[in-house]
Amino acid sequence: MLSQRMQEALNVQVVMEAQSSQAYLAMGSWADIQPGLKGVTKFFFKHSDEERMHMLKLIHYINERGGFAIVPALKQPVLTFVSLKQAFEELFAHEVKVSEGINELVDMSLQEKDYATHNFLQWYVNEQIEEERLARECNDKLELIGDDKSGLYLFDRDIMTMENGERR
Ligand code: OFO
Repeated sequence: MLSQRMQEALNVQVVMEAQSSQAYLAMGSWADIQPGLKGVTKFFFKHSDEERMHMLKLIHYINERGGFAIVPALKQPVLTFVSLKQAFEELFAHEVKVSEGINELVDMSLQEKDYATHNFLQWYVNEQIEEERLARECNDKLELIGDDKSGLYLFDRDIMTMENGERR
């Protein structure tokens, strides 16, 4: 059984994951109407779906442990970006915040000796390592590319393979 405090904290994480999903959905919609960003568009939409899955996983866990998962209202995310670089900077900042949220939950689970929740959260800890790695890699590449159009072309072509960590 979850403590009231843990239940509330997990519900805060539900909000974060839902907001991540919305933020990446908006990035996908923006990329979709830019010329030549088909790969990036696919990447953002896929990530939006993944964040929804992260949210659902939390919802199932909260309810399974005798709590009540609250489906949150959503704030409108940022809709437009001055550049792809700016969108990816926001994505990275977002992921860092999500990781902080997960770390706080892990800390709370240890304080409360809630080892089931601690165990459940390890999946998120590992996921965040990967998400931050990917976001950082995208930012580094875009930094190198600058305004070079052929570089951007290759970035868009390769982004789905970068996601799998194949180019590490
Ligand atoms: Fe849910 O991992 Fe990204 O935000």
